[in-house]
Amino acid sequence: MDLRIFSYLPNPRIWKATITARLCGITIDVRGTEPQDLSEWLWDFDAHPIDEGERPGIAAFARQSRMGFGVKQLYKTDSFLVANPFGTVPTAFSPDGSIGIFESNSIMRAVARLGAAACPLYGEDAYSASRIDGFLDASLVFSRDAQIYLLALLAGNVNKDIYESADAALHTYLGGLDRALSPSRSCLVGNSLSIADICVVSELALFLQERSHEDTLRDLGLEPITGHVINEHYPLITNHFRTLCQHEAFAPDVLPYLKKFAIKT
Ligand SMILES: N[C@@H](CCC(=O)N[C@@H](CS)C(=O)NCC(=O)O)C(=O)O
Repeated sequence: MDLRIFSYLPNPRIWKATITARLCGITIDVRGTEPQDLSEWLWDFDAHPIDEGERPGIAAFARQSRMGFGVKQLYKTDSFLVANPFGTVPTAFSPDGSIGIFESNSIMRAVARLGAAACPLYGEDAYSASRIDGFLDASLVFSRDAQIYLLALLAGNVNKDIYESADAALHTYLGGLDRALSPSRSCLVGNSLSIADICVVSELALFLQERSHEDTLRDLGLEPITGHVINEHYPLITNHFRTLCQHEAFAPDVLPYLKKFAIKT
């Protein structure tokens, strides 16, 4: 394997790496389990379900979760926190575990760099690579408000402020993406697929999870943010998203996820 990734599963953030890997022939070892069971795993390069016998030895690794795991304790080894000082998942590791990589965009960049000879997905030169970085940075800004909104929906404590911040963030994001594809570009940067397209599809698919909370939203007198208005206002990026969902490198990750959450695009 060329890279190991530890995460809860399924997680659209890791598709950034797995889709890139499919396109450029990189082998990724993915470890993880459903989000609610990750508190029963040891967070480590050698991540695994905690065996009852090892509990006394790992007591010192118990840490309070900060984002996305409720009030649960998570068992993060000291070496995991060296690999990823922010202690988040996904976390990736070089094959021998000596280098940790955090932030899903940077994990994707690592895969693209490893596979650059087979498939140039990270730009042809410093200028186009930096333009790609711009889309990755804009995606991270969007994903912050999106994450607060989705986690509030999951926890059942979404409110109007959180909803409105996510709504504004989505419109800003889609507005820029639609403009970037205007008047009829086939990809966000240059003339071929890049990690900018991969990142955007992953972030938008993650956001679509709001659709599985329609009842909660309706109880608050709110509509899902990603209704038909989005398709009407941002036809280029929503078409681009739908087309890429069917692409052979994207479909193995995206389609089962959309099916699991009964999401129509
Ligand atoms: N921007 C980060 C987000 C990662 C993140 O926030 N992960 C949360 C779960 S959604 C986490 O690992 N929380 C660990 C904790 O609460 O200690 C990325 O794209 O990788």
